Amino acid sequence: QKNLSVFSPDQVELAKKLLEIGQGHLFEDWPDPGVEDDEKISFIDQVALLNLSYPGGLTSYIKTARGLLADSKAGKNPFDGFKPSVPSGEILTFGDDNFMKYEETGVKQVQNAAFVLVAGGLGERLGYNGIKVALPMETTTGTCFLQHYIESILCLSEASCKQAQGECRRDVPFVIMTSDDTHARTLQLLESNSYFGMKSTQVKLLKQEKVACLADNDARLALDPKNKYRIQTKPHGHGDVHSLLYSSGLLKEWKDAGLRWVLFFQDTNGLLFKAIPAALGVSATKEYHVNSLSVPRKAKEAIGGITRLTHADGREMVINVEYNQLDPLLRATGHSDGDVNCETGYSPYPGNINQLILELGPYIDELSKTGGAIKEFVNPKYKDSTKTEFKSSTRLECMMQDYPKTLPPSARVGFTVTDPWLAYAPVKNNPEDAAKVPKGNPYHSATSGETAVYRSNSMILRKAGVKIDDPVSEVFNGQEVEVWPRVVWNPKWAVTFADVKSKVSGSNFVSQKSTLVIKGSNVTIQDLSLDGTLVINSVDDAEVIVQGSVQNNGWAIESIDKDNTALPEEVRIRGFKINKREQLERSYNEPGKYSLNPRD
Ligand code: UGB
Repeated sequence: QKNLSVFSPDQVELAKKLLEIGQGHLFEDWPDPGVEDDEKISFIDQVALLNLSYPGGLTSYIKTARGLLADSKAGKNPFDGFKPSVPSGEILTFGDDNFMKYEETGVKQVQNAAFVLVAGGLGERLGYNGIKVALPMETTTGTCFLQHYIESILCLSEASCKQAQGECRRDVPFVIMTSDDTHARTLQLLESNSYFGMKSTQVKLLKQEKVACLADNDARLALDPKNKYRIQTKPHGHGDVHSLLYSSGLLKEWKDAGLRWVLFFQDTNGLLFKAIPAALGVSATKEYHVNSLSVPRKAKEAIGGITRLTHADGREMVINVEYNQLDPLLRATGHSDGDVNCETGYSPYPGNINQLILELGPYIDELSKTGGAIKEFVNPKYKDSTKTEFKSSTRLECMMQDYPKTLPPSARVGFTVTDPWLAYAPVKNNPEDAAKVPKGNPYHSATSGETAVYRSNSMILRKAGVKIDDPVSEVFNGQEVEVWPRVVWNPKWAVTFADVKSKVSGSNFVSQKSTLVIKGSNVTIQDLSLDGTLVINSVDDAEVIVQGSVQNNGWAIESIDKDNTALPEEVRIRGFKINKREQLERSYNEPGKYSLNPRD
């Protein structure tokens, strides 16, 4: 008590609160007043931050933690009384009439949307030291994820404005959730690249704070073993995005500006924007309050499964069940085989890819009740079966996809499934872990993330009528992948399948060894035969028709040794590099009409 004299009245209140909620141990080793007062003040400053950045403050955090720790000790199953079943959702087939209808509807809605990227995770599993959004999405052009995301948003909003025939009113807002681990580097990446063409005022960074660690089942806060004036902290999870959006006032600002949708996405998925317009079209058409974009999921794949949960007391929800919980839940409810593929070759439970589309109005209504708090969980590692002590401190965690858990039954919660090759190829696993993934399941590595971009682009061109050679199978970093022609275009060329179709005509062919890079908006591929590398750069006012036969040694995709430290980390985690041997590159920097004739 004597020690409190060094604090301001507010700080005293906070210290008293800590005592009231059973945290007296934090002060036990404090020396007399006058000794280490600065350290004591910095301690209470940290407590103030922890208190402020959690909905309901530390009192609420400790209370929730005690409840969850007691449940965990008692071995209580979070799904007790719930039966899983396969939910029904909108299943899209890329390029068919239904898809095109939704895509068109979705593009119209983009100008009413705000985009939110959760990028607070450091990617320890990937074994990469930088921020993940700075990683090249593919190494043919070297475009990083963040650049691709921003350009996609800009081009989609431009397409949306065009559809609105001049009545477009606003710059689509883009929020990035960062953490202490990623904030400075994300800002630096944006600033050193002029925000990749977006106005800096359009981009907002919201930094999530870590939460206090818990030392025991009584939820006593854990002190740093090396510093008695510092509470240990750990990340709370991507679920923080909801409380941050709410407390920042952005949601209200967006609502006042007439926005209708908030789209959430993750840091390393190079395919995502191919399915965003159609998924947004589904949201608008079906008036979904929550729409979760998903992909067919291989049994035991390390992504959650979208599941209908029905409780004996009548409660029902469609929600993500994490992959480590799905198998035990199925086994405990009469599905003795657990998480297995069905006759389609996939699990009947669609895979959660954490691409959520929320309708802003109902979202604000819900957050006004909860303050943005998301149902949390705790995952203590106990020393032994008595479950009385932890191996190391634990903390509460939350996931953004758990948002629907507090919604009333009247909420319209749906999901949209796309083709397996279209929308999801994350970069999460390091080469060693990826190589251990069961055969046939996606690797979720830098190797598979990049090759999936080429596959998806090649498949899209095929659907648009281009004859594309079949891929060959190759092994990089111990992972067998399909190598398709390296087809890459920037979002200016196409952000929808309708765009692609309008820019491809006649009879075109691309061989497997080829690379096709299109950087320009007004480029038409017409009667092109490509066996080698062709790179087209053009300014917006240059109308370019690409035709004729291009043949050269091209760019080869070559295996490298992942342990060769002379190579940059972002190359080693792929297991291959692009050897740029020979290419035809044309740049059209002035307005005008051009036709590419390879013999010129
Ligand atoms: N992230 C944050 O912004 N803050 C954090 O505190 C933590 C993460 P992971 P995870 O779609 O592939 C999720 O670690 O959580 C960001 C789903 O739960 O890559 O293991 C981070 O920067 C799972 O159901 O994923 O698994 C990244 O952008 C499945 O859908 C994002 O959150 C899986 O993602 C995800 O973080 C998937």
